[in-house]
Amino acid sequence: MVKSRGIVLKCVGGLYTVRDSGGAGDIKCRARGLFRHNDISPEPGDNVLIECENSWDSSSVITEIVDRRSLLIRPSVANLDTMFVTLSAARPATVLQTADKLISSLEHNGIEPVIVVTKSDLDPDEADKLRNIYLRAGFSVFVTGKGGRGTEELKEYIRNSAGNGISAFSGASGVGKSTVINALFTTDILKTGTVSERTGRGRHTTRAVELYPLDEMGFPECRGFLADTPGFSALDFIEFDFFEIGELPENFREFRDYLGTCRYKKCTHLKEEGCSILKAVEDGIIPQSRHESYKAIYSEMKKRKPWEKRS
Ligand SMILES: Nc1nc2c(ncn2[C@@H]2O[C@H](COP(=O)(O)OP(=O)(O)OP(=O)(O)O)[C@@H](O)[C@H]2O)c(=O)[nH]1
Ligand SMILES: [Mg+2]
Ligand SMILES: [Zn+2]
Repeated sequence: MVKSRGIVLKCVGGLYTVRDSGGAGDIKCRARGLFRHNDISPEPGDNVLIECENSWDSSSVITEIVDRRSLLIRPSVANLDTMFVTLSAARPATVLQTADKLISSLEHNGIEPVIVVTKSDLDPDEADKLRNIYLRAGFSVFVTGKGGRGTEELKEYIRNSAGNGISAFSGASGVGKSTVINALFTTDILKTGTVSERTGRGRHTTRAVELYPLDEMGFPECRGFLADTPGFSALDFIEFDFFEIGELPENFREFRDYLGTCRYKKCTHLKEEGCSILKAVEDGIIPQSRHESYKAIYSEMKKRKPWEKRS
């Protein structure tokens, strides 16, 4: 019996590709049946134990998932450290509320959201607007566009701040995730496509999550991984380990300094007198759109029925 440990790079039709941490390369595996019964299955980004009768071959199986820190569902990626939240300055139009919902979920799960604004060549003003909102809110923001704009800055960020962890690009279909990743890597590995007139989705829509080892993609000094993910439409929004409504304010990072300073202890920061967050919005410190998103997510969470809430 041979045993080892590795990280899941991708899963297609129940066949997993696991990068062996002992240096045995990429191993194709199935997952042991017990995962199906336990309602949990290995996902890209998971650290797993693998076993095989002889040498690594088609009978290799994943026997255990080790220490999963977090799991993003649809697209499924485990143990993310950084999420590049990709927003288009042109088509498909960015829905800020959707972006902020994703961002607040990332904050809650300890995943660093980094904002990437694409298609600045098509609408420089919109790109500027998006950049300013998220810079003011306290995020790292990169603006990309035709001709390789922003690529060097993004590479620098990956080397310095995301080189040894797991990162992924996420955003609506057709925003340009695969295009940005291709520009970052030395090899053009990802298919990209025009945005379909009819559906507004990308035509070469990325179908599955795949982790790429950075050291093979032009970042020799990095030991981490970067993933492309299938884009979401405004409707099939990301499922995530959601939080309680009381935790919502702290998942807006630019609110944090003000929490506990409102007139009322139980301030919801929606419309109360003496609310320091509302004051900061009025003073132009907190971006108006972020507070709009906060209000929308708040009322959505408020309406959620008890049985829809996670324990
Ligand atoms: N003008 C311009 N077009 C861009 C830019 N980035 C991407 N595009 C185009 O937008 C279309 C969609 O890009 P993709 O990279 O396939 O988008 P995606 O986010 O990977 O889409 P999905 O895989 O469907 O989620 C392609 O036609 C790209 O050439 C940009 O910065 N400027
Ligand atoms: Mg894609
Ligand atoms: Zn308040």
